[in-house]
Amino acid sequence: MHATPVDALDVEAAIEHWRAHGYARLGPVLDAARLTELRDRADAIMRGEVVVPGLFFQHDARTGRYEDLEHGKGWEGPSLAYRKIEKLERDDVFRRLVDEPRYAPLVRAAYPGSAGATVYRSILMSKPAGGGTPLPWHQDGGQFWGLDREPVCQLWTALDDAPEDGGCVEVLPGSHRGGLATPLGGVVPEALVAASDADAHAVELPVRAGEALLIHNHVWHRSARSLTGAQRRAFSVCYLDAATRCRRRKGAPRTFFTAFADAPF
Ligand SMILES: O=C(O)CCC(=O)C(=O)O
Repeated sequence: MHATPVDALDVEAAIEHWRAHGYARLGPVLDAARLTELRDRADAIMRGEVVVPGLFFQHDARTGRYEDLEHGKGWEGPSLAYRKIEKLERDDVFRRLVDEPRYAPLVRAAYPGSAGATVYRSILMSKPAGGGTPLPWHQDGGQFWGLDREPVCQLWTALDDAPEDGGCVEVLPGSHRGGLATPLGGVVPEALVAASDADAHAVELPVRAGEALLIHNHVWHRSARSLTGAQRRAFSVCYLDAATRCRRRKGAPRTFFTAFADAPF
């Protein structure tokens, strides 16, 4: 039996599309066994059956409104309605996906000349069965991220189906070429959203469980509430050029987890 070749993804085509449009569809990456393993692990972590020190939890807003999300509360007891779990590179099961060998050539191509890659964040983003919370147009970078250079590349892997009405990712193609909408980064101000007519030009990216997307950090992207009644979980890893340094001055600067340490980069 042959192992899946690590170059099974068409890296060149994906990178070309990502450069031009700010995203690329990568197709299926996870098989059924790995999906089950990751979903079971996500449930066990949310229920507190598996405890991984140092994870960051955010529960979904009970109202389903982004403005009502609470910050800084951490794990609030067993619940399948957590919206976000960060630092999953600390977990053995999720770390295997952070280090997915088929992702390494994409990250290498996204950071030409880099000697390696690190992880800014690895997060489970969930729309619980009740529908979850809409995530507004945003970019992942800017002063808020506290880095000495901009990150450009994230791999988003669906753990459940994410159809059009099920909280799929939406992008504004090409918007990454305009750079950051504000120096701070993050949510794009409503006036800029209106001025660029972003809602009318949004492109939905529905995927089946196990499929992955390569997303440019600066492409405007968002996701709506899910209307399917089923959970929509995805694992998103933002990779950095290993030379990237934390510029924060409050406390010790962050150091970043090294990705693909066992694979040739
Ligand atoms: O999973 C989602 O709904 C969107 C994720 C996202 O926007 C991000 O990771 O920056």
